[in-house]
Amino acid sequence: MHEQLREGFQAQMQAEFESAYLYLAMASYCAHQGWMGCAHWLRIQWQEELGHALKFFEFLLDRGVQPELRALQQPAHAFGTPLELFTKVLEHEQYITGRIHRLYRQAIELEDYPAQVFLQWFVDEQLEEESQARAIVEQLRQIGESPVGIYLLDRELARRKAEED
Ligand code: OFO
Repeated sequence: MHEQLREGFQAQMQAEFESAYLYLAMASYCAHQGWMGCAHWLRIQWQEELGHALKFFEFLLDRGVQPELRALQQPAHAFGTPLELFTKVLEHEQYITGRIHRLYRQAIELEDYPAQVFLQWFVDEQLEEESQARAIVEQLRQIGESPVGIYLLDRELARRKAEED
């Protein structure tokens, strides 16, 4: 694997672990606020991010590279209202999408075909993750300050199921 891409993959594995860590911190905050549905949704997101990190881990091994586990950035402790929190989720996913697209561009430039195929899954996944977060932000905007609205959305988020893959 080209050195530049190898470093990009190592850094992205770390970013995925940091995403997991961020969502678990958000889950902890929500549970403490009594927003149990939000907490549940974020815990599933945490698991998904761990899955993403492990995909990078396995891919590096398959390419003969030893995955390097680096220190993770400490996430925030408080995240504001549900609207503020989910806006941060959306912004974080947009940030990750930017990173994935840069990696994909690099894989094309360096003519690394397995990396391109691997990253294609993440391109699709990011589209889905952004769309899910955007839908929740939109609902929360419509709900505004209504405690009943937030209660009902929280109940809906409690129904999120873990994905198979
Ligand atoms: Fe949220 O998709 Fe990975 O980071």
